[in-house]
Amino acid sequence: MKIKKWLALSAACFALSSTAVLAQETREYSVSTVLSDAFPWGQAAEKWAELVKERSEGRITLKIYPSAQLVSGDQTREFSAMRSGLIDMAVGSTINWSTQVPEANLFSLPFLMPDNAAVDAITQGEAGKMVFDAIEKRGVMPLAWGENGFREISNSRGALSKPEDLKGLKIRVVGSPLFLDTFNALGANPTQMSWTDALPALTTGAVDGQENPLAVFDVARADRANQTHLTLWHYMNDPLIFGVSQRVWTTLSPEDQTLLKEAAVDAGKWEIEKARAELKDTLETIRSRGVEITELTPEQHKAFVDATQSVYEKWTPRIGKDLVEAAQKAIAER
Ligand code: X2X
Repeated sequence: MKIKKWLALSAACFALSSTAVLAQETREYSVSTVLSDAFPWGQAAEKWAELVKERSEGRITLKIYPSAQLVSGDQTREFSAMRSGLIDMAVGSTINWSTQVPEANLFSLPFLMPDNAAVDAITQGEAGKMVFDAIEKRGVMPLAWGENGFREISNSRGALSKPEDLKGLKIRVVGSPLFLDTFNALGANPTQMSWTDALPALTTGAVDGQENPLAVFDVARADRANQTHLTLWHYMNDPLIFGVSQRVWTTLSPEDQTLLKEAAVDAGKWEIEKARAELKDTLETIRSRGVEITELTPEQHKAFVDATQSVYEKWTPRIGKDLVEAAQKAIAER
């Protein structure tokens, strides 16, 4: 009798503990993005989640929360929310993280990166490693790069082909201080607001213009928000970074860390390739909606470069002279 009871009890215990093990093994993490999967950015996060699910055989779920909803739309708080453990992971833009990571401002220096090869020379080389080290030091483990893309400027008033054309234009910029300096140097009237507020402000005419990659302009239908003129000035490119809060990272087994990292690298490569391949068609779609596209001659381009030199003087010490020089060297040698 006694033995029977013991057997029944231990069987129950075993059942209980194996459920506990299973429950422990299946985990879900929150992933923040600013843009949804209608955009390449959100697609990068979806791809990451898909690869992680597949490779962990359903053990690890990455649940994506788009539109910066985990920080109530305040995208420049995403990094600190991740650092404090409010958000587990993110696929975030260097612009939005630069308020907490000064080194991430590197990519916002106007006209630093003339083409994709320049972007890759930074992210895949020593300068990229320095940016990743800075992020890691501040409480987030960076795993891989993605891409939001080259940011082009649009407005409702007229074609922009020289700095004087920006004089007095009210331009919406992200809430990161470097952008105020760039647009003030150009004589514009920059105003900081989140992406959530940007489209309504453009629609009502509270602001005249904005700057974002072509994919964002296209999917968000900026043309319907009075953005009738678009200048392809390629003044900066904001890479995306796949990151994990250190609070989560340190709880993962080395195997799961590797799994997450490899999936992020693969998702990032996939997204960068896709985003770049779609650009030409995206531009044609925008043009077909009646948006006037302006391309700059080398002389016109140079006038913008010259007008924004003061931004380098002010921001190089903040970003780190070594980092800026490493990036410039990588670009020159690309
Ligand atoms: O707010 C923007 O402009 C956006 C969506 O591109 C970023 O989050 C940097």
